[in-house]
Amino acid sequence: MENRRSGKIMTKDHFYLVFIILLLIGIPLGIRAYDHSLKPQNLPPDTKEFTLTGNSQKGWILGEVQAYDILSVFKKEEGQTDPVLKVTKGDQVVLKLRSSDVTHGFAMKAFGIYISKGIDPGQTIYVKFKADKTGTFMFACTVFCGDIHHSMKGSLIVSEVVSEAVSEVIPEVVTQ
Ligand SMILES: [Cu+2]
Repeated sequence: MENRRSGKIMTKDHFYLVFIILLLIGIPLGIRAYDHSLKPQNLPPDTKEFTLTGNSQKGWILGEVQAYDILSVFKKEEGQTDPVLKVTKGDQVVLKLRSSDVTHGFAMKAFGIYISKGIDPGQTIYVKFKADKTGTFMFACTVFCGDIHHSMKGSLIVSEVVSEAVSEVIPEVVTQ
């Protein structure tokens, strides 16, 4: 009797354990799937994708920033460089815009990009455009987000296509 009871409890515990594990696995997978569903479709395989995460202390950070990364982040550090995105003329570019704290905005005039609604924390906004002209183009935050708002900038460098030079391997001659 005693054994059977504890056996039953074990099964119940196992059930909850499995349930919790499924939940822990399911939530990130669900977020990823949702994220994926928002992504612009039919992009050429050589699309240049960049993630820019806005932070009211650091400005634009290149890449994904998790909430716990921010805990150790304070003011924009001395010498911290603004992100520079490098692409080649003709590239299809996708910017994945995120925020790690407050609502930010995004604009890159040269390509007619202006996110009027803002980028809220937890939201992902995809911007797709073709880098059809060469040069250095600035992008900035358009929603007042704090002290460093005005220096919340970055740039996109679009360089000319360099035809692939056939590099001949010159054999090294060792004379003795
Ligand atoms: Cu901002």
